Amino acid sequence: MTCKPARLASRAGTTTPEADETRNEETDMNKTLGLCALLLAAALPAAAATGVFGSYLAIDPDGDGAATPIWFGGLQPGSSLLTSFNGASLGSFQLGATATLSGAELLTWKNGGSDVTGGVLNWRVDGGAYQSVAINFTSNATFQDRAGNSFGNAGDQRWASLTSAPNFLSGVAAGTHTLDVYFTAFTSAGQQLSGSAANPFTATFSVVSPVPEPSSLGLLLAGMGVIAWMRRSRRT
Ligand SMILES: [Ca+2]
Repeated sequence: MTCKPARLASRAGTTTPEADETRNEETDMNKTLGLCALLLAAALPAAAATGVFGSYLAIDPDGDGAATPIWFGGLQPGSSLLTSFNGASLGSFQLGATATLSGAELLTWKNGGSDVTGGVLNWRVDGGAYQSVAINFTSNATFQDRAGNSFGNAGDQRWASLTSAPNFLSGVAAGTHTLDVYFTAFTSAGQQLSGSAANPFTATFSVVSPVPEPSSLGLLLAGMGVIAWMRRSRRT
């Protein structure tokens, strides 16, 4: 049996024996082609495909300081939910302080022999250029995501090791600001996204300049006055 391209259908309405024979031949050929398609489908694995089905990230409001990171949801795949990063208010920070993107989690799936090879968290402040931080592989299914949902399908993977913790307040002036994020998985079936550069998850925050309190300024001046008086009295 050979699998040849189908011929164009013969003109409709012809009734000569020759035409009937042609139609029978075509019917046989169509059967052959159908069988060829079935055999081909059976021989090939399922169509290779990949995707992202969940994403989370953490903000550490004081970097290495004592405050603990706060986790937010990006694309949330389960019934257990965290506060959504999109639309969140991250609060107010002192000018020159440190607050970091301290954690991220990306959940991916794959089938048909395809593979996920890496992931990144992309971020930017006030619509500037995006910067990327790699998220390393952490575990295969079965696992629990950041919100506590369990996933056990073959091919499900959890990427949860952020390779650095960028300070998103670096160089940011006093005022109100936006922090945009989206996630990219690099796969043998192309890049897969959670959010996108054009349609990211967006939170807001503000930066304030520290102004000396009148009372502390008064205390400082009073302290200096005491020191000057002590020096003068020691000399006499
Ligand atoms: Ca901290």
